[in-house]
Amino acid sequence: MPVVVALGVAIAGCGKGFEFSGGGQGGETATGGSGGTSTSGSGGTSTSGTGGAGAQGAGGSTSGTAGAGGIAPCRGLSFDGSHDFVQVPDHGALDGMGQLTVEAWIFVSGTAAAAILSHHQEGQALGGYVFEHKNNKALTFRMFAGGQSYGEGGSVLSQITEEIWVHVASVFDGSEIRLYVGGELKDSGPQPLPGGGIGDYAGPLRIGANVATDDRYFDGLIDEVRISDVPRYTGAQFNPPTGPFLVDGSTVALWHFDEGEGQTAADATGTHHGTLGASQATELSDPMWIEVPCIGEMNPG
Ligand SMILES: [Ca+2]
Ligand SMILES: [Ca+2]
Repeated sequence: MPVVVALGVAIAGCGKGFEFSGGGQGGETATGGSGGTSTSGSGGTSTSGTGGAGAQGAGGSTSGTAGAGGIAPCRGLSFDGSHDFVQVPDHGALDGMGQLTVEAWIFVSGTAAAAILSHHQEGQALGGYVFEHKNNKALTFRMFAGGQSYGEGGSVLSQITEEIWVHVASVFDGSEIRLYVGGELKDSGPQPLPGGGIGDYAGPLRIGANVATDDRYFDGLIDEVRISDVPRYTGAQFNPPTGPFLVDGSTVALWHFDEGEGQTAADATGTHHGTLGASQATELSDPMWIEVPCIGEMNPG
């Protein structure tokens, strides 16, 4: 069973992100960046190096507690870049909408192109949408309808330039796609959809991998993923959220990734619960529960 792994932490950027390397499934050893070494057994002990100001605020005192059975207040999922994903069953509410916001907090460790969230079909391009970053970490968002692909991104303006936790959002307001990194508009363009809505895709949704091509595995950390059927953000700049999202009338799905153990990533709306990896079994495709900075502590700057 995946367990929470306490990470050695090291300050990155302005000190509100932390580096991470290593990982693997529960029971393996994760090596923190320059901050120290964390080990985790199956429900066993956990140790932490002196990472300085830690994920949960000054002092980093919470590092090293979770593996011994304690529950850290803020958790997320680590994806290994080669196998891992969270899978959510298809549901009529996950596409077909005429407006959409997909957003998450991410920490990109790998350089290869990878999907943050995918619920789409390539090729015939009948339906769905995919939120990815390219090899240069440029964000892209594509929607599919009527056999066509509609997308924005890929320019250097969209680049995620620092390896820190960052809020990323793709917004479709019915006539325009906007891409935001850290609350700043990085790219936008008119993209009217035929028929006014995103086409239906009958397959599952995956977080951390491209479901259409079964590749582009995300290498890094993901937390607080939300899909909304409204354009949450407008204009050139907004302040990234400073706390966990709450479910409202426009929330299609919201995964806090706060479970810290087990095979289920619950949807706060109660409908679109995800499974770690391909099944409820412990397997290679399971991402790993980890302690992460709490929302608000992640916000760079
Ligand atoms: Ca979380
Ligand atoms: Ca599994």
